[in-house]
Amino acid sequence: MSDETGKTEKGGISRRALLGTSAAGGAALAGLGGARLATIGGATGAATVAAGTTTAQAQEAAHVGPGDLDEYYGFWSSGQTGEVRILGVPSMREFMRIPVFNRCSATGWGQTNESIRIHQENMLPATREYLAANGKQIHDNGDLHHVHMSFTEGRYDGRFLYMNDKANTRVARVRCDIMKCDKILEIPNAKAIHGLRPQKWPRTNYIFANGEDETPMVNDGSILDDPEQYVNFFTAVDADEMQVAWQVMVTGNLDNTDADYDGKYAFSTSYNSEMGMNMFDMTANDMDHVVVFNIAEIEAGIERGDYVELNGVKVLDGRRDAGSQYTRYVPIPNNPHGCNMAPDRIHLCIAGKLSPTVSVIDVRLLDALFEDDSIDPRSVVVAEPELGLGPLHTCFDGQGNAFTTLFLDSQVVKWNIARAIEAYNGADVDPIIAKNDVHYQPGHNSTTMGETLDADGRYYLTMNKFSKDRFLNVGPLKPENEQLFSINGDSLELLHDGPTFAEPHDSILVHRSIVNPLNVYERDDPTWAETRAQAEADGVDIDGFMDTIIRDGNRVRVYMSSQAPSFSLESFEVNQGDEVTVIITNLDDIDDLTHGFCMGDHGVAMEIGPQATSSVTFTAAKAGVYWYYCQWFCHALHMEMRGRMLVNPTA
Ligand code: K7E
Ligand code: CUA
Ligand code: CA
Repeated sequence: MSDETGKTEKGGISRRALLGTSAAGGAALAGLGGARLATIGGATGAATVAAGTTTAQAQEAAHVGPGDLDEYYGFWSSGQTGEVRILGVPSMREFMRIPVFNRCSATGWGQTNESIRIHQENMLPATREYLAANGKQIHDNGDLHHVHMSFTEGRYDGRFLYMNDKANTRVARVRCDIMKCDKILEIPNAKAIHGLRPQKWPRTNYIFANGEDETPMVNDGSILDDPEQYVNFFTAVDADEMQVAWQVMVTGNLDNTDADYDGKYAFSTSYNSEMGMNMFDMTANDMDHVVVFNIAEIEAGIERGDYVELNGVKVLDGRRDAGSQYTRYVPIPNNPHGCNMAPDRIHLCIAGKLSPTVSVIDVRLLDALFEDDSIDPRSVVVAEPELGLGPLHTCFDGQGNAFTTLFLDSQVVKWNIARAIEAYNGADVDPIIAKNDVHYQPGHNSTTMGETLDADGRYYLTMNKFSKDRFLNVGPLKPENEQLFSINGDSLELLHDGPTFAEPHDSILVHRSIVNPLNVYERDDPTWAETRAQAEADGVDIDGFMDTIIRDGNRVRVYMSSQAPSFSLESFEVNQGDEVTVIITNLDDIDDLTHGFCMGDHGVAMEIGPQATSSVTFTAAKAGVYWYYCQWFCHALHMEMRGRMLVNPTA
């Protein structure tokens, strides 16, 4: 790590630190002066690019030279690839991919026993049966739209990342100490988890998750083509236990969600208030709505037993006509999409999508809405600026300004919230500060620390759905494109313009002071707790050299260790048809010394990190000699790090 003085790990003063006039250099000099960052968010006031600097100056200020470290971690969702990615900002270098809902050839995610347990632990019984009927143990696809970090009092706390799977109705968690997924939870009742956000205040006790698709409340085939009986569910997941805490049945569908900075409300957009089953019907009404969920009322409702239990989940009725105190419905034009809470703690911005507007809700007005039924729900809307065509998502600079993506206009618009409110009240002011073209068709956007109280207004990222002619032609499937800008006074200066593989869906930009992963696993990591229990039952010390083969009927457990450049077992013998489990502890305990285990011609491969244990199970169905080898480069003699599996024919 480099520290805030601008010194790199290699001990030199970085080029940036020497360029005192540059933005990052300014931060470095402030650091040298002893002005340590006051908050964990590193609201580095000294580092803002001075208004009016040129593009070249902005690019120079943001330059991260070879060997220098970025100031921010970027956590990317990957859409239909199903993984999380870690990038450096502002360099935009991709560091790592964290497999979650996908199958990963390099790490064995989706194949190791440890990862299959995580997949299966909270899988619904019907899904287990479905997978078995299809000869599978787990889903190996996912559609990961949204990734967000855990909060404590409105600030990132560096513990966990949470993410959704729209494809298979799941919520997952990544541990930030090892940057691996440790929980996958399939959500009952709801269908297609889309919008997902952690509670911000007082801490992330809940993950809020939207079910986007409408289905019968009891979806067992007894009701089919009868949309009048379809419902949608809003889910709160207990973020510590990673179990469903409760669900609320709603009117209309649910799209994106966010939470306030007071721990009182969560909000979800609905584009299908019509409950239409086709596009024409879903876009029939001029107004849809945002649903406001009252957390305290919902918890009180559970307390007094005002719920039905459905598939083990407490479900409350928050439909519009149910007359409950759990929800309120605020009319919003027209198929609204993005739902973003401003770091001023007051303003919630709802993007209109088919309406050129963003509706601004003052969350302080919501209490009255719950107290007095006669109040017009639209009265909580305090601004509705017309910004351009296809507004999708909004992010914030922490200085009262918002950036909204305009999908159809292929632009980002910077606008001022206070001025939008004045204009709504009749003043002759234009809330729009600037518009920038982006290439092409932006969806999500993000700013550094922008979804937290530490929003610092340094960098702006736009994630675009199309690249079209922007890069060398790679065939009919084109990459997407994302563009990083420095926020330079009222304008944006383009710093980076580069392709990404499907799909740069959403991102958060987190100051590096908050993220502190391990270099080497701790031996008591819970990831392999079950594997450890099995080893203990077998009388094997999983922390040692092992070198033990246990035969248990036609089940064979092969225990070995790895230490560069060899496996402790140079060969092992099994019988054709045996179910073989290979358990390996990597005894190397230095940084960046990962080994692998790949069983040739068996479709078996896994990563074993330093001080980690990994295991994999397969059937030795083919007689003969098969070489296993280490497929993670580890040593000059890495090629020689291999051994033989001898499979005895039984026929
Ligand atoms: Cu806008 Cu899935 Cu975040 Cu798509 S949702 S852009
Ligand atoms: Cu061990 Cu390569
Ligand atoms: Ca609609």
